[in-house]
Amino acid sequence: SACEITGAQAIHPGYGFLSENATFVQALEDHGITFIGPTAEHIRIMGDKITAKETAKSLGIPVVPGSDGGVPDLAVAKRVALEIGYPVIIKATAGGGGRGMKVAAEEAALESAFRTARAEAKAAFGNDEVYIEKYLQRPRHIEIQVFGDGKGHAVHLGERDCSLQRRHQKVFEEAPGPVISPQKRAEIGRICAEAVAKISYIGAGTIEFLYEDGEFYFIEMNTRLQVEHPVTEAIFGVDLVREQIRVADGYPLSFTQDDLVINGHAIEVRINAERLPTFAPCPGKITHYHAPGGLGVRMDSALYDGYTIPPYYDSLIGKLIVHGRDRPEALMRLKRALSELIVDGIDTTIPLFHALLAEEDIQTGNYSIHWLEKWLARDAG
Ligand code: MV4
Repeated sequence: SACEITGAQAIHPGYGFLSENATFVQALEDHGITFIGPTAEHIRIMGDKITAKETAKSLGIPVVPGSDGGVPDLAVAKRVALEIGYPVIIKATAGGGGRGMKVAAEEAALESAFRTARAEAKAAFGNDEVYIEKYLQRPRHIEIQVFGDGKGHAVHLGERDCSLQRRHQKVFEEAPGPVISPQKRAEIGRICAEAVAKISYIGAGTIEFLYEDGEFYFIEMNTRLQVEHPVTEAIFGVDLVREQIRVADGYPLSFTQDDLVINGHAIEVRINAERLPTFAPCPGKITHYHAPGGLGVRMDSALYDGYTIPPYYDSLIGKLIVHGRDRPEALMRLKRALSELIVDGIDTTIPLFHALLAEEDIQTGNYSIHWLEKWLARDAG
């Protein structure tokens, strides 16, 4: 209705709740309004984790060893677990973002994990289908940025390392990944670009992997631009939103794979309206706001003096992105920019980043998906 009233021909969904809603995209398609993003069909395929994994596998993307599709009962679960070896993880088909997962370290724990995962999936998603995978114990979260023109051409824009998460919420993201070699990047990047080209994917997409001992294992694909896309924009010098609009309007990508050369290193930290150490949401009035600036500093935020953060949404209020010639320079810029940034009147995650920057593991890039939660718990109790 808003499009009909205003005469808008296209909608850019941002990265919020409309960006991966196939029903919404279908409604736009049915009414001849352009969705600046992938087709409803591609969103649907990737929204179902089993179909996504099957599709990825059939397109040549490496996946985590596990069941072929849904696991109907405990007997099948036992057989699959025996085949792939313990520990295993049971995941909800309709899940994602970490909801509805249970780990079983050994066969004695399988029955309880299986039943709990099923019950939780049913309660949370109204769908009790689950599948089983080998549980990777200390991986990194590495995601590959892909971009398709909808006409069978696609490129990749390397990886982001988003391992630093708390309760499946990313807090610190960087590109390139501190442990990904140019060879590994080219190899997995080519696989991902070819895969999305084969399905004539249109727009921005992110293929998420767990990375352990030099191997990539597909877990999910996000059919949207992501919060952390600015680190990729920084190192490649491209505007991903511009490309989204171009391909939605039928234009080709403005770059080829060979044009995409990494320049330096970028880091994003998420400034949330949250009170440490509990991370409790902290909405309220901003009495004073001052953004950092200078070369290699990008502050994405809509804050201003006197703005009141409402309590109804998630707590992300700003993203600080820094870019340097190499990782040490990016870290130095981050430290300086964080000390310039002023958000008064509410509590934020700014002090968390000052503390993180003092850690040797952060300085050297030595972290897995478990590092942050372990560190946060280090002197509790
Ligand atoms: C896993 C895993 C270990 N092994 N799958 C969590 C969210 C969802 N996207 C996938 N997740 C995981 N899947 C296997 N086979 C560990 C996690 C996981 C995780 C992944 C990425 C970033 C942070 C994480 C924190 C806990 C668990």
